[in-house]
Amino acid sequence: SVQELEKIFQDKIDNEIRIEPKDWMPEKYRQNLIRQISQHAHSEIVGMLPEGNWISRAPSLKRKLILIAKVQDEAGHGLYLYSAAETLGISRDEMTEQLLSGKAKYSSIFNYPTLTWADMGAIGWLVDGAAIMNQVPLCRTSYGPYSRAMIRVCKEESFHQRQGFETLLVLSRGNEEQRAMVQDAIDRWWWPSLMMFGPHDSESQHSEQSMKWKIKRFSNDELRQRFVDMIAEQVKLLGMTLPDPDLKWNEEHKHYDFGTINWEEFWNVVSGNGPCNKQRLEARNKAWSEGAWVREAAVAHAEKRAARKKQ
Ligand code: FAQ
Repeated sequence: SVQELEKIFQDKIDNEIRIEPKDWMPEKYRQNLIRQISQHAHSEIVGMLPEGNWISRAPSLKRKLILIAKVQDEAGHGLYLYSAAETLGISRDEMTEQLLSGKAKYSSIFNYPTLTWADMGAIGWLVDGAAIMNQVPLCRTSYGPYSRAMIRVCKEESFHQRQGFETLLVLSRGNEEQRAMVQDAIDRWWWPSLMMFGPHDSESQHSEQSMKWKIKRFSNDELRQRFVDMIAEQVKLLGMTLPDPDLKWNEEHKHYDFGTINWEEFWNVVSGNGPCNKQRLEARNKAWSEGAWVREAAVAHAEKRAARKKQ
């Protein structure tokens, strides 16, 4: 019976046994995973755009090589994640359709513009830093294909974060103008980075069920607090500050207290009205239609090869 199947399923989860594609799973578990993994995949793909903006303007050959490698890694992450989602019975075309039509969500962070070279450093340090904080626990998420994809993704994200911090470190030891550029980038990326962790636990509609199913291992607020504690220390090494007058070490709780997130801005960006939402979707739609001939050629090539094999 369904109750028995559900019990076997939850027992596996409770005993840290991964759920695999052919195992029985509740329909809501499947749907919730498709939702989270596909949003994650879309975030990687859309996430290539803000940095792609600076590839042709990187300040040196070395910086350009690093940036190209990072953006290519993001394409790879998107592909592993789409593949993981496909094992749950949704097609790649369906997911693409959902992204291009604006129906699917992707991380709010990628709807902000990249105005200066220091933004490449700030994205690596803060955005990849937030991504790692959230994704290291996902290496132990209950769904096998997602957890395995996350292991490689996290290794690459660690490199991304280090390159971001190093970019800022070099600039922070530069002249006044360069130092001002670093501070300005931190000022603009700090609050949106905190929003990457999602709404407060009390507003997070999926958290309770996702924690029970061990899709999520820690809550949005727990991970956000860990991130604040880490960055509040690292920013000192840059000789810069975070744009939050309420940021203060709390000796009793052994954590940093921090100010209030602008949730109105968050929901505004999530619902499609952020500074670059329109531009991002236009860029993905353009890439999709301009790439049609590549997809057609690949299919024609595969068909030819299959026909040749049969002969
Ligand atoms: N932006 O109930 P919850 C990267 C939505 S890292 C947009 O708390 P959940 C690497 C949420 O989907 C970024 N929407 O949801 C990189 C839900 O809406 P729905 C991607 C958000 O799933 C770095 C509603 O609000 N990382 O790409 C956001 O339990 C640099 C209620 O929220 C991942 O996706 C947001 N920030 O917790 C690439 C990690 N937050 O679906 C390039 C995996 C929430 O009901 C350059 N995902 N929403 O319509 C997760 O861990 C979770 O999905 C959370 C949200 C924690 C993001």
